[in-house]
Amino acid sequence: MITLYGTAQSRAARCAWMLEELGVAYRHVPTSFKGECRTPEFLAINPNGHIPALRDGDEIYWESLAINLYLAEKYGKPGFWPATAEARGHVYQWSFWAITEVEPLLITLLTQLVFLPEDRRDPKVAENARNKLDTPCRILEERLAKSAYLLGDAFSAADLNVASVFRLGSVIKLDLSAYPQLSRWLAECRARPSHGKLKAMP
Ligand SMILES: N[C@@H](CCC(=O)N[C@@H](CS)C(=O)NCC(=O)O)C(=O)O
Repeated sequence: MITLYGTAQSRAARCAWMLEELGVAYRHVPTSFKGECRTPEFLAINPNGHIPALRDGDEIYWESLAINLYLAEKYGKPGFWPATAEARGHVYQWSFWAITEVEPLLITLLTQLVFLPEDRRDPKVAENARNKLDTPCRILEERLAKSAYLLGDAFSAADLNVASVFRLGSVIKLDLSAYPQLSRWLAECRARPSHGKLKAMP
């Protein structure tokens, strides 16, 4: 039995989206990032005190996109989880890229526009992050002008992982209208029934 720890308002939503896409049965333990992930019981699951974490049988995993790559490899159908090492290399590439090149900029924007009290916000920090975001957005725009999805014509684990990182952008109402292919692709990823299931997730 698989158990996912975390809430929909956290990076655990990435893993819930993957589980729903794969159609794998799982138990959801809605562990909050406001304290619950720092209890001794939870630290025994993830010593970082972060959500998400996932238990599959006797194994425990943490790091949202590592969890997703594990799940996709173990439970994904060919295509969604590519059959060749060459194509899987692209899944790793896009996943690590999203978490290193995109996520920190979105977290900076989220912190500056939502989390910090107004008197501690610095508009220059937010503007700088927004400007820097142009580079990864242009990279996606150019890639997605060549095919419907990141690896070609089919939705794959690469799309789910990158789109799941961009979910942070909807919290801050990130304007992506300058990138029509990226916007089209994000809308298609988010229109999947598996993504719709996240609405009901606590
Ligand atoms: N790189 C980790 C980051 C995990 C993380 O920072 N999660 C946040 C919630 S989205 C958290 O648990 N924060 C609570 C805390 O740090 O106390 C991942 O992608 O899983």
